[in-house]
Amino acid sequence: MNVIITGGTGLVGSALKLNADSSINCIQLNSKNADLKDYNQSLKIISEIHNSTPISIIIHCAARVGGLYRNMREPVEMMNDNLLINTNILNIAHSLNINKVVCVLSTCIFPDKIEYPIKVEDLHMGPPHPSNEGYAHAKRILEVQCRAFRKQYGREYYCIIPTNIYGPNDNFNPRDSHVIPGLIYKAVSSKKENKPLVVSGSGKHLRQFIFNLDLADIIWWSIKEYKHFDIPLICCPENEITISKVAETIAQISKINEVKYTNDEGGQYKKTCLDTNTQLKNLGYTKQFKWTLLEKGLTDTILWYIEHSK
Ligand code: GFB
Repeated sequence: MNVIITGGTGLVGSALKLNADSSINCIQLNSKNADLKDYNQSLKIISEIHNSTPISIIIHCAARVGGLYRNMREPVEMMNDNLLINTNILNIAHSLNINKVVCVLSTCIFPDKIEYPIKVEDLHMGPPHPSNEGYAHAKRILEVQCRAFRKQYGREYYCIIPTNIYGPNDNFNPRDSHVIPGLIYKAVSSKKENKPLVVSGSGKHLRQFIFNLDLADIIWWSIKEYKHFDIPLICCPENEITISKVAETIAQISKINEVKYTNDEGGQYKKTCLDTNTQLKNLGYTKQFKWTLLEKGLTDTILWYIEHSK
């Protein structure tokens, strides 16, 4: 089975490649191959691949992404770039008669003022948190675009909705990154300078984190077994933790004794979602996923960063 992975060498794409079984030929596209905001460039590269190795599925991971502070800085690009990229990929897949596309959204797109745990049917029931509205609306529209292709052309274009993802091959640049790679970047430099680990915000905010390899397993399983295309699958473990718990664990693994908090903007207080295994049980699936423990996932990610930032 030939599968194109857009954003193929990034946080999720690289994990999909690592966890693909031997029957799958992964073709990893990244921004070096083509600017997916450009329709003609994207059509050229994807049809060239399709003509030589017929593609049955596209896993669409490519996006302009970033943590809280990048989203607050760049709402325009977060919306425009993602709208362009998503529209191009779906139109190209359809034009090349590629019948299955899996799209990766994010739980930050759910309404901010809502009853917890968040359930998938809440997706369009109110505005997202102001800190990421550009990105959130572009990704909500992607859910609607997939639905339109299913309705009008019977395409199996569907979405999965992960919580905060972390792992090797992430973007560790603290200006744009998410919290875990940002704190790992800061921890490694603080350790060298024998300084405390500085955490943005109060540390009280709550998040659910999924390790990228665990997410990859859900995506490959969904391609083979998941039939409820109208119900985007939320990908998240049960437990929700504070940012300070994450920071303290990174400090402990990095042998840093002191953690300090800036108490500045912390974004959405929480975005608690119904976990994947409960969702699957409610939909009648017997499949249950195991989760990588946070300490193990963080240790592997720190070791990967130290190895690759030399
Ligand atoms: O991961 P993060 O940037 O994104 O921040 P969101 C999570 C929490 O960690 C916030 C705190 O409360 C931050 O204040 N934090 C503490 C830090 N230290 C740091 C740090 O050094 N760097 C960063 N980045 N945060 C994003 C959405 O929201 O979630 C994206 O904006 C996407 O669009 C992503 O959906 C999954 O969880 O707040």
